[in-house]
Amino acid sequence: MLIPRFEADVAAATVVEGLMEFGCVIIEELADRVLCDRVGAEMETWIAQTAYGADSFTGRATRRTGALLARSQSSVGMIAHPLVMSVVEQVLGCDGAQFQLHLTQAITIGPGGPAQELHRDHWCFNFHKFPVGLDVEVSTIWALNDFTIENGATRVVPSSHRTEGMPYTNADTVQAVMPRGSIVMYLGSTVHGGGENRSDVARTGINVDYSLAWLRQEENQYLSVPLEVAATLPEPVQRLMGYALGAYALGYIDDARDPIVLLRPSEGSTQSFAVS
Ligand SMILES: O=C(O)CCC(=O)C(=O)O
Ligand SMILES: [Fe+2]
Repeated sequence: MLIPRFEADVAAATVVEGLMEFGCVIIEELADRVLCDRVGAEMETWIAQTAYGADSFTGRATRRTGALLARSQSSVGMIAHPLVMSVVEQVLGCDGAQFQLHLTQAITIGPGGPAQELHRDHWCFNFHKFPVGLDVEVSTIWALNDFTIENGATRVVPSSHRTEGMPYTNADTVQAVMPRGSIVMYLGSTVHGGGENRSDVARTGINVDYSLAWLRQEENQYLSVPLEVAATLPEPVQRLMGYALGAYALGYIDDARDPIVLLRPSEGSTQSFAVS
């Protein structure tokens, strides 16, 4: 089985169809060379300073460097890419649900790093058994260097998103081999894992996940990104970070105000919902 592949000018609805049917899709070269170069350069020293993972899941030869919005100004171009936003909105935003940024990190698998254990990203919610077919999370990984079989391209099990537990082995996986600037998108329910890096150079992916806004974020955006940095970001990105109501009454501040007023005080602070 293969991962459906699209070119960068694909319509969002086509990507959504592929994602819903196969649980994973690749969009080739969605980020241009300039964006990849900038994000790579802005993250370089942060990645170099990051400790390796402490266990086999996070990877003892793997560095996970988070807080992209605080550390890489250009990462917004990936995190809030219009095509990705549109796809995520159609997958998670049905019935008017809000979605939010769940985590941001550069994942650098060093030479010799073994394949990560297969998993479903929505297991982060304490292994809660979401009903099959309820999508609560969409995960993405942008290739900052070419993803190859040898350097540990992400392994995905196509069509695993409508199953439960772990009825798969590495033999069932397909690697998201893709050129630099491409993105692999998969559902929180899709079985996948980082690949083994048998090459002699590191493999870096920019992992950005999104979740329903009534769930807890994996990476706490309020504390990972200083308020003064958050205040400089475009309003849709601020809202994506969680400076927004997650539902009718979720996430308000003090007198039922929308938290966006903390970052945009000049824009007024009208009560955002009626408390009866
Ligand atoms: O690095 C990768 O390719 C995948 C990592 C991953 O799936 C995870 O850490 O949840
Ligand atoms: Fe994962």
